[in-house]
Amino acid sequence: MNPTGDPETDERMEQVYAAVIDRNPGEPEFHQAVHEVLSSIGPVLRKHPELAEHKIIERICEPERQIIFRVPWADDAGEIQINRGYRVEYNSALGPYKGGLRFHPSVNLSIVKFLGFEQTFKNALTMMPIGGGKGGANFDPKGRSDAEIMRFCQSFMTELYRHLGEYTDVPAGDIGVGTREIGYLFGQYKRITNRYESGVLTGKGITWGGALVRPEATGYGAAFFAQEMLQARGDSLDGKTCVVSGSGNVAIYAIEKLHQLGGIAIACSDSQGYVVDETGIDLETLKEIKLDARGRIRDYVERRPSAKFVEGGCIWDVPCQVAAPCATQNELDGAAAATLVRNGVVAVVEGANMPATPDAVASFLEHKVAFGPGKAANAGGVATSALEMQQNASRDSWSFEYTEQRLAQIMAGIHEACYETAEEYGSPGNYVVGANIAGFLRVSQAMTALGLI
Ligand code: NDP
Ligand code: 2IT
Repeated sequence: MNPTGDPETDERMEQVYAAVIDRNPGEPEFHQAVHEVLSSIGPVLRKHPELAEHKIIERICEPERQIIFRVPWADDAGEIQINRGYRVEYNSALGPYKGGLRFHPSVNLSIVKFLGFEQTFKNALTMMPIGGGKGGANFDPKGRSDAEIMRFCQSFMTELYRHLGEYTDVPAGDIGVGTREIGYLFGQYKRITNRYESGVLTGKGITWGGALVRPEATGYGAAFFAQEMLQARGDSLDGKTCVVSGSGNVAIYAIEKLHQLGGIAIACSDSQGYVVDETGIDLETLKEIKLDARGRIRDYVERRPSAKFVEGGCIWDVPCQVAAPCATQNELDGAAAATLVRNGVVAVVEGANMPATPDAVASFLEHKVAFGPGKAANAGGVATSALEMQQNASRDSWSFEYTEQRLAQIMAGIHEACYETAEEYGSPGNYVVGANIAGFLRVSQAMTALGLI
């Protein structure tokens, strides 16, 4: 924990953190996310001692509700499969629990809790009326047929539906969950409840209650945030070489917007390796491979022979000025950060949740790299989910242009809040401190106003 200069505050934070570790054994990702926020908010406690009195931090470190359930389903061969489903309803001080569902074999309680914790502050930063939650399953969609995905989603929702509602808990997508999965989940919710409750899930298809720009929103938002950070330094994305990890929903649209804003994304990846295309990643090819064919990134070089595929390896070895980790947590470690710094990176924007390890973040901050933490930089996705909820509630649908303009405004607002809060609390240019304090203040003020909840 960073010392605040006040031994009493420091001791209190250490005690809270020790209690979190004690109460949540074997949950390293959750510990990591909590540690990062606690390390930032010391100055807030000194300014607002009433927050300590109300035990706001202790309460924020404890999710409101954690649901774990069995998901039985039959595969195409008729064999019965069992997965574990989760929904952590983390904090509802600002609105219904809101956050994605992740289907990936690595999903466990620690990962879902860290994501729910992050989501709570991220959602606060959007200034929209949404609390924080996250869920998912240790289900591996890779290699599964469409019918298997449908049966899994139906079984998952058969338990989850009782915990959801447009005013209660509103899931969306995350790793392994996109429009197809949201469709099967929504269909099962509708069937069980006999309600066409559009606002219960976001990321829906455009013909059945979805919002334009939601698919693009996280990646676009991250690119907007990179642009804002550079502009604040009198710089721009124009002509900058960018490297984007991942090649899923967030990565694809981050690349698209980086290109539109003048950057040149030359590399992207999946869990098997990365491609480098010095002339700039061809988006049409990338979308055909990843969105239409659900293929692997190595297929890119078959269609673009000038590009090269590196099996395994570390995408952060590719020299760039802007790095956008858009795959998964802890994918960019201290060694990778040192390489990026050595190669002259000027901005790092987290499209994924917690992709940079603590030592990587420390290295970027030490070297004055503009560093946009996930809870600020990737908030465009959930913010546009809240715009989808608004459209559903008013039975309206907005144009692409109008919705994108709202997204750009929201990202500019988040950037400004982080920038100004960092300055106010004595850490100018440090968006980690700015995002953590601004998000924490909004959640804790609501929690105080609502009484002992
Ligand atoms: P997708 O499932 O669409 O894509 C995920 C990408 O990351 C794939 O290329 C995948 O490769 C790669 N990846 C996933 N896990 C690993 C791993 N363990 N090691 C290496 N590569 C991995 O997910 P999204 O694009 O939606 O999500 C990416 C990140 O963005 C996540 O951290 C998510 O939490 C975050 N995020 C998503 C939002 C959204 O709206 N979707 C909103 C805000 C944040 P492979 O196919 O080989 O597994
Ligand atoms: O991490 C995230 O912000 C998401 N996966 C999106 C959540 C949402 O509710 O749109």
